Amino acid sequence: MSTLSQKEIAEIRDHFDFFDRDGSGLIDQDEFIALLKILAPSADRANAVRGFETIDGDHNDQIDFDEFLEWWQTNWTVF
Ligand SMILES: [Ca+2]
Repeated sequence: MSTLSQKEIAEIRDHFDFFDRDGSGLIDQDEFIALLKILAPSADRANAVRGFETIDGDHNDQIDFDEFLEWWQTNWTVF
């Protein structure tokens, strides 16, 4: 993972908070799918679920900020 500046991390944090609609500090699958529909209207539900499972590195059915950060830096445009 490359080193990010504090400013870059703050920007990614803003995106994370946007996904995290209920402010729980974690993104659940429903939140992810709802937002992905806006960001990538052509992605179907199967794509969204697969994407969620890819990001959810420890497979606890929630995306934490570390997982999100890693995804954001690598291939969030996969959709
Ligand atoms: Ca997780």
